[in-house]
Amino acid sequence: MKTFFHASDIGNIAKAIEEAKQVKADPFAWKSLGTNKTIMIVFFNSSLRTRLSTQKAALNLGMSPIVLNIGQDSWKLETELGVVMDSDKSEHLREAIPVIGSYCDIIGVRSFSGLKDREYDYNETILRQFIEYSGKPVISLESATVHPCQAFADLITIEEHKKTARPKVVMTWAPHPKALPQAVPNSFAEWMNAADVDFVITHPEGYELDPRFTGNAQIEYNQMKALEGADFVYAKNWSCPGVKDPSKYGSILSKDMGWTVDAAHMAVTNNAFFMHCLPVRRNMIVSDEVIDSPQSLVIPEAANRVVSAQVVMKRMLEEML
Ligand code: AN0
Ligand code: CP
Repeated sequence: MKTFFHASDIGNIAKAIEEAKQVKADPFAWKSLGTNKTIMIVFFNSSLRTRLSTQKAALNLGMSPIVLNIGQDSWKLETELGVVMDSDKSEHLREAIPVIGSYCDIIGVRSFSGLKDREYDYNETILRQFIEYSGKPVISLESATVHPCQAFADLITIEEHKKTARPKVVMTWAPHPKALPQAVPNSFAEWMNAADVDFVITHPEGYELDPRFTGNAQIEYNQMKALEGADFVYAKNWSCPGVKDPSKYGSILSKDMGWTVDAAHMAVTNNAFFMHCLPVRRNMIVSDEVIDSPQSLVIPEAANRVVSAQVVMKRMLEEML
């Protein structure tokens, strides 16, 4: 695996889930794989879970993690090609990436979408430069369009808690005060399409995600109808993906608090589990009552971020043997 970006990069999903179970049962069993290996974990944006779980996964594999916060620990980096560098950005990605690559064996990158230029974001302009110029395997730790470590952890969590062979999983949009990326819902849709689940997406009109991630997933605009009989409710806010109207890309089309997942929403489900990738805005995305209920999986879901990251790095290290 040279890049971890799409669900297809992990290959057979059932095999990946089986490997995740093995890693979770015996996290230190592959400790010699990472001896004398280094992962550089590069952050252009804030993080709690990704920052900690990626380092923990590396340590479990015997690998040394180095964390770099761009603009705080490093020079501010220019990411646009062909510009006159007369702003406050002292160094270009074009030099910084091969330098970073020369110090490590694997690179993890967090670089959120800017939500201004759809083409720039949806071409994964920054992540692609890391892939092209580093010469090292690259893991997306939420880049412009995807968050595969999160979606893999979500799938592991669903596998651990499902009560039927083919559970109904509903991803619902929920309100948020700030414009957020589409990376989490894009990857969740992609991974649910690859998994053996009955997958439904619900959101207000205008929030249609890019079909290259949602594929043939069912879309139901009536949230209550979508939630009926759900076994898992996956809440997330995202800004306008601009599929139907590119001029609205990254904007907030609704703050309708009727979409906040509360007890009335959960009442129509099949006693569903509640999921969210975190960080979550309480009483915007989900009511206190639901997130604090025994059906909430947000903490085990976050804990599984170590497992998903470890499976990915383990595969990359095995290919270096
Ligand atoms: C980010 C997002 O929605 O993409 C990160 C989620 C893992 N969330 C926020 O910025 C609040
Ligand atoms: N879920 C997730 O990626 O969290 P962080 O943004 O805190 O890393």
